[in-house]
Formats: sequence, structure tokens, C-alpha cells
Amino acid sequence: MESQKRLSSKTMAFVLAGGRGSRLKQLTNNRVKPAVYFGGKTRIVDFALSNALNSGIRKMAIATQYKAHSLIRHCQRGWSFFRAERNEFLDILPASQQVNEEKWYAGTADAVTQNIEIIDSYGIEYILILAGDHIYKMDYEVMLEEHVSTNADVTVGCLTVDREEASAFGVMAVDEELRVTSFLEKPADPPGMPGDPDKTLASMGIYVFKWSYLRELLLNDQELEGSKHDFGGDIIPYIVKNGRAQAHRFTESCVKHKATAEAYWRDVGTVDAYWRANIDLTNFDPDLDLWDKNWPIWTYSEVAPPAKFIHDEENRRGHALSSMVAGGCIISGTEIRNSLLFTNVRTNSYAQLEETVVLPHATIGRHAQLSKCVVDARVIVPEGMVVGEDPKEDARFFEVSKGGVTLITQGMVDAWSAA
Ligand code: ADQ
Ligand code: ADP
Repeated sequence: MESQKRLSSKTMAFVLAGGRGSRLKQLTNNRVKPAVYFGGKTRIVDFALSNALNSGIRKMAIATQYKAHSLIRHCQRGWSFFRAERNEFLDILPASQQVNEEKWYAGTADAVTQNIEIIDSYGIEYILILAGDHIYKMDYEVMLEEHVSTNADVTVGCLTVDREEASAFGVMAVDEELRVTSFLEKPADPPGMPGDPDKTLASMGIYVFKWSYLRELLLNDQELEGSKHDFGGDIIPYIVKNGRAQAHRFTESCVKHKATAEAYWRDVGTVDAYWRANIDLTNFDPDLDLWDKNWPIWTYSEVAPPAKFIHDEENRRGHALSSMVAGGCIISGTEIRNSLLFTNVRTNSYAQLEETVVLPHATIGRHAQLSKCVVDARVIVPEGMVVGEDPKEDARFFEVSKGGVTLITQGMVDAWSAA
């Protein structure tokens, strides 16, 4: 019977993946933020896509714009298992000047508007707008059910954040029934919550709409003078004033591995937050459980043999303590602590890694010592390079964050070598 069908089967997930993520500095020089590696095997976008898949959604599209090659290649390799004959798919929608030859995607809403005809052809009833750049596990079916039962025009996913961080978010006030009564996009001085002045209710940037409703609104928005065609800046505030916007609390739908775990959601938009979230995975009991068989994070992963740890010829032990080491790595005579190594990393004798994230295919030379670093993919760290002991010296060549994390790219290493 149609009425008993899960709502996810009538829904498409539309993933916004066009924004660069410039606060990740040189990590997004050549790839957009959703394509940045996270967690040893996966990329950031895999979390939103896996949530959609695990929630039962089988129709997905990704809108891309900035430096999309790495993201498109990843999706083609890792997310191509949908079956067209069952009307399942993941469509990649590059900004291709669909409606107007002078126009790329202006704002996030415009990324949907420019694909209206394509979305019409999917025959869906609901559309779930997602951002491709957050790390979290969430069952979207719960949010869809709330959307339908409250009869809202839009349902906005929300969570509480510290008031001092809230100016990076859409900030809202709600009544007892969670109806949104005001919405301010990135206010300079965000209001606190009633009864909890140090916290603010923030939008996660994810929204559910009935497609027919959003479609009309988008066409209307095209005509509105002054609109930047942005969900957070224009569309949501418009509905709060002229329609019915409901808030959905993330704590109701987040997928936890145990009752006492935190409701985990991270933006990982800065080098500090990115480093912290990766290194936290090496904790004894991390809040983000990548081992949960009931909510797997799907990805494309290179075929590689198991990680190998070797004594070198001078009897130097290659070992990793409280760390995660992906397949294809060869740890030869290196001491590794509280670090995360992605696929196919090579490390050499007398090198030491401490609280360091090493992206795929990087090489760590002999006697190199890295502490609190993020090493970009394919970087060759030369013999004897020491980073993390003298922040002032490090800042001459490398990108040192406010929190004291050093980002190392090949260009920076070349400058260091030339000096
Ligand atoms: P931001 O994340 O700052 O705020 P934005 O920069 O528009 O908003 O990015 C949202 C998503 O859209 C990202 O995944 C980005 O990659 C993508 N994107 C940006 N421009 C795009 C374009 N032109 N085409 C396609 N994709 C694009 C939003 C909301 C806030 C909310 C936060 C939560 O606006 O209200 O609080 O998300 O992080
Ligand atoms: P990924 O992010 O998939 O690991 P890489 O780190 O190899 O990919 O590169 C990031 C992006 O930059 C990719 O889209 C790649 O094609 C592109 N790229 C890498 N090297 C060059 C280059 N020399 N010239 C132009 N584009 C490049």
C-alpha cells in the first residue's frame, strides 16, 4: 500500500557541493571541500551520501561548481552502484549554464533552480537539500516524517551551538511546537536561547520541502529583486515570514552507537577543526563510530594490501600506538603515535609522527619528525624535516593555524627544500 511506504522512497537528496571551503586553506586549492579526505578512507561528502543511502533514499544528485574533478572522479568510482532500471541514481550536476549562458550557480538555491527540469523528470514528491561538507550520522527518514506530520512548508535541521560560534550559522528562534519564529543568516551578534543565553539554535543547512512547493518558490525567487538566491539568506527567511517553517532537532534523528555517545556533528571547515576531528578518531572510545555495521560510511577505496609494519635493517621498530593506519601503508622503522594515516602512505626509518594526519600516497623521509601536522596527499616529506617544534620557524614555510596545527603541501616542502 502506497501510504505505508517509507517517505525516503518518494524523496531525492540534493547535495550542495559547489562551495570551495576556503578556511581549509591549501587543502582546497585543487579540490572542493566535500572531496577532502576524512577518517582514513573516506571523503567528507561520503557522510551525507551514506546517510541518504542508509536512510533508504535511492535518488541523489550532487551540484558541483568549484574544482569538481576530484569530487566527480570519487563519485564515479565509489557511488556508481545505483540501478537505473529500479529508478535509482546519483546524478552529478555541474554548473553548466543550463538556463542562461551567462550564469553559473549564483547561490545555493540557484543550484536547484537551474536543474528544475531535471528534477521534474525524477518524479519525486519530496526533496531533501543537504550540504556535502559536514561529518555526522543522521536518519533522514525521521526528519521526513516530522515534515509530513507537521504539514510544514519547510523543515530545517537544527542543533545547539555555542553562542560565540553562532555567527557562522543561520540562527533561529522557535516556539513550543518548534515552529520557526525568526531566522537570521549569520548574524554578527547572535542571540542566546531563552533559558540558555550561552547557546544558540543553529541551522545545519539541511532542509526538507515538498518538491511542488519548492519549485514554485524558486521560480518566484528568480523574479525577486535583491535576492541572492541562497537558501539560508533568502529562501528560508522568506518562508519564516510568509509560510510555515518547522525546526527538526538533530538529537531526534542522529545515529549513535550507544546511548551515552554525544550527538556528533562537525563542520571540519577549518584546519584546526579538521585536524581535531581526524585525530579524535584515534581516541580509545571516539564519539564518531566508523565501525558501526548498522550505519556504514560508504566510499570508494583503492584496492591495497594490508598495512605493513617492519623492523628496518638496523633493527629499528616500525610501530603505531593509538593510531589508525589504512591499507597499503608501509611503516618501516617509524614511530607513530596518535596519528591517522590514509591509504598507501610510506614512512621511513628514524622518522617520528605524533598527532599527525597523513593523506593518501604521501611519503615520510628518514629522520623526519612531524608533530600536530596535516600532510596533504602525495607530498614527499624530505629526510630530516622537523615540523612542530618551533612554530615561528614553521610559519616561514608552512601554514600554521591559530590552534598550532601545521599544514604541509608539496609547494611548501619545495620552498623549505630550496631555502
Ligand atoms: P554555509 O555553509 O556558510 O551556511 P554556503 O557557503 O552557502 O553556506 O554552503 C552551503 C553548501 O552549499 C556547502 O555544501 C557548499 O559547498 C554548497 N554551495 C555553496 N555555494 C554553492 C553553489 N553556488 N552551487 C552549489 N553548491 C554550493 C549554510 C546555511 C546556514 C547554516 C550552515 C550550516 O546557509 O544557515 O547554518 O550552512 O553549516
Ligand atoms: P585527490 O583530491 O582526488 O586526491 P589530487 O590530490 O591528486 O586528487 O589532486 C587534486 C585535484 O587537482 C584533482 O582534481 C587533480 O586532477 C588536480 N590536479 C592534480 N595535479 C594537477 C596538476 N598538475 N594540474 C592540474 N590539476 C591537477
